[in-house]
Amino acid sequence: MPAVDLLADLREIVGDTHVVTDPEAAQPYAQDWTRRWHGKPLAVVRPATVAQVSAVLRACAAAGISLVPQGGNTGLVGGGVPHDGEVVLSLARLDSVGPLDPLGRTLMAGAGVTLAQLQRAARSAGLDVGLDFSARDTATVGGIAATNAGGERVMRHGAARFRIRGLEVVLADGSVVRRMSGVAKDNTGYDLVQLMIGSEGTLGVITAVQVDLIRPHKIVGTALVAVSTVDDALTVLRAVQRDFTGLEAAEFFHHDGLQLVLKHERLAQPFERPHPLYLLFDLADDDNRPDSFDELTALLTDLDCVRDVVLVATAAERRRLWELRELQTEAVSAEGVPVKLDVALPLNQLSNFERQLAEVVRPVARHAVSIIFGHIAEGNVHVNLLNALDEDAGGAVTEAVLDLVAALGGSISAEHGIGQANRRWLPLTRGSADLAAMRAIKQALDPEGILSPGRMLPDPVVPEPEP
Ligand code: 2HG
Ligand code: ZN
Repeated sequence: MPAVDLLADLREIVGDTHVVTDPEAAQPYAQDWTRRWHGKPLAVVRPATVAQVSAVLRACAAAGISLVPQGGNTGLVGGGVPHDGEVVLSLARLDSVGPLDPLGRTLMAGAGVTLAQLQRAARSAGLDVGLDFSARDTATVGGIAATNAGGERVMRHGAARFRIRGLEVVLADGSVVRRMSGVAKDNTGYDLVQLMIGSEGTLGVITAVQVDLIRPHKIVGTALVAVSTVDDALTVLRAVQRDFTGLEAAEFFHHDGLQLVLKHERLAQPFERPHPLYLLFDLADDDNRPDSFDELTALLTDLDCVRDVVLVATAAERRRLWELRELQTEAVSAEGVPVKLDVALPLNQLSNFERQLAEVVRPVARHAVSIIFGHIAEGNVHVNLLNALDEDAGGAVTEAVLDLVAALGGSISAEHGIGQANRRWLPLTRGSADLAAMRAIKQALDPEGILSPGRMLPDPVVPEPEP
């Protein structure tokens, strides 16, 4: 079927105004906000119901045109950005929130609902989502499920897959799988919900999510602790975990990242003098101790490795401290387009990684400036290398860092996913049996390869011809 016929079909399914072909209007869907990933889509299609999504998939399959599902387009690995000639399937109009079941503690949401909307709905019932990150106003629940998004609350409440109980998914042939019973125990066959979570749009299109809500704990204190090294930050963390049970989030960033945030966001210095590294954490009131705040102050004051500390209790003060961490991504982006990597290391290798990073990067990108921050409790390090993009055109910089991560026993993609960015390097930490099983699943669920091709799985290695 020629492309014009497909466009006519798509207009028939979702209405003229929701098939966008004008390049200027399609631009926000055609490029990611970091400016690293872009394509020229055949069209952007914006269905409003699951039936329309299903019909769009059938039409694309009949025309042999591949499509890429897209939520808030906040992904960082090119997983939701089109290749030239693909259809972007925007789920933004699937934006209904609810119902919320306060007894079973679940909340239904269409794929296009933002994380912030979801949080507001949960909080209005005295509950919470247990997931949070800085793109909350734009990132949508469908994308969060599709990428198994992580963020700041993972140490306490797990990544997206731990917060999702059910899904509605449209498969490549347009059929719909709906697992939304909401029952907490359900061993009925293969766990398709968990298979779809983190599949990055390659196995099906997530149209609705049933979220497993948490009972929130009140935050009693937020601390910004200045230390010298990442090992010192881990020492502080261990001491806090020894004395308290309510650690909710633990993040780290370095002096240079803080300076970038202060430069671009015009915020005040948190300390009188600079320090090499900062640990930021929230403590919740699990222990129900009336003096937690004072006890935490005493603990931090007693620790030799603590160079300085700001400890706050009010929500407004807390937000100000968190901005210093959450705005790192935007500050880096304001400075330039980075090589962006998202890795995880065993905690006992974190300082090794930081030490060796400069050594492996220098030979391939002499002028690179590395801005490092992340979620320290999971050893999740966001490596942003400025002035290194040109050298990375052939992947040399990325390869140098990911080789190091693999050698230290880490993960080459901790929470951002594989997408287009990392698929070449999947074999670094996934063996041939593992890759073959993934390919078999893809082949079974999407035999025509119309869902997000060229993402997630590496190109198969073509066998050498016999001599
Ligand atoms: C964060 O933790 C996000 O702020 C983005 O995962 C990380 O920009 C990055 O590298
Ligand atoms: Zn992160």
